[in-house]
Amino acid sequence: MNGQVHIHPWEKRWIQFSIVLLVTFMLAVGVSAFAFGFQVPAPERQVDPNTVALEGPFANPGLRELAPGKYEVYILSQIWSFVPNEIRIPAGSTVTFYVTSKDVQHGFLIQGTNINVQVVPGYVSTLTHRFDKPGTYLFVCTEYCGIGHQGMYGRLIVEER
Ligand SMILES: [Cu+2]
Repeated sequence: MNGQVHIHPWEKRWIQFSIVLLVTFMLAVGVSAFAFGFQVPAPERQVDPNTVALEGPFANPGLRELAPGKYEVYILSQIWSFVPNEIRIPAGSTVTFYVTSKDVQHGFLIQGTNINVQVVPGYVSTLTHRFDKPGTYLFVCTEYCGIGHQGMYGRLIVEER
């Protein structure tokens, strides 16, 4: 024996094929993240769902202007509504959304954008988006949360400058 590992030619092909697949997936993730701005909706911080509506930013949810054209909005999800359920911003604004739930699991999706995140009680989900096109964007709950789920939505209105 000369110590060389013998790999069957077919096994070698499959190893090569799986490496090509891995590289393809890594490229797809990289291109989505850097060319298309996809974000991983990671939980941003932990909160106590029992007290989140009583103290801190979610006690007074809504839009806050940080700088001209730069906003953050705190949205409290509950059965079966979002507070607030109407948000108005001027076109060209960049908005960071902070969303949490005080009861059960909800979802938060803004139509026509990449914003789509799970809203889990005890966690704050965050995503950022720039709104250039004026119009009305519906945001909806995407996780079945009970009998009133289909009525759980709101409007984000992007106004002409
Ligand atoms: Cu819901």
